[in-house]
Amino acid sequence: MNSSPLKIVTKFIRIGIADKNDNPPYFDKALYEAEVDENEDIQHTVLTVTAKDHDESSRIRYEITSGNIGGAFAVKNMTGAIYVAGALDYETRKRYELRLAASDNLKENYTTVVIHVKDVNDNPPVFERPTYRTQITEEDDRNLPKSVLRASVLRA
Ligand SMILES: [Ca+2]
Ligand SMILES: [Ca+2]
Ligand SMILES: [Ca+2]
Repeated sequence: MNSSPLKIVTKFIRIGIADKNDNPPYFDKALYEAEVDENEDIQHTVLTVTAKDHDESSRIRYEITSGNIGGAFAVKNMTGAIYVAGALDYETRKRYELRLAASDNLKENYTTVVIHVKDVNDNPPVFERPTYRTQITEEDDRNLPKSVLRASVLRA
């Protein structure tokens, strides 16, 4: 008989603590930064940003709410892993500033994720000197100061 009321009390307290979801999720930092090569494959994970929550029972879901121009990135809702979801091009856009939301179904919090796109040598040279031009330039190297001087004198 003595142990019965104690058990009931213990149970009640445990349930009470576990069921409460009264704290919002939060990020450790207001800004996260990462780099990604412009030619990186689709699905490649750039970085994983996780939020914390004081409530053990809170299941956090992640979402990119703004700054995701052209759908270049996506986030795995359950893990916070941000991955490449579209074509990147350093020559078009070098920097993305994503707003990442973490929600525990009741409350939300936000952080900023800046992703720098790194240049990769993915473009052919726009102008390639024909061989004969290169040869002339090399030969002219020794005479070049003289030629320039002559031209200036003539003009003056
Ligand atoms: Ca919570
Ligand atoms: Ca490019
Ligand atoms: Ca490039």
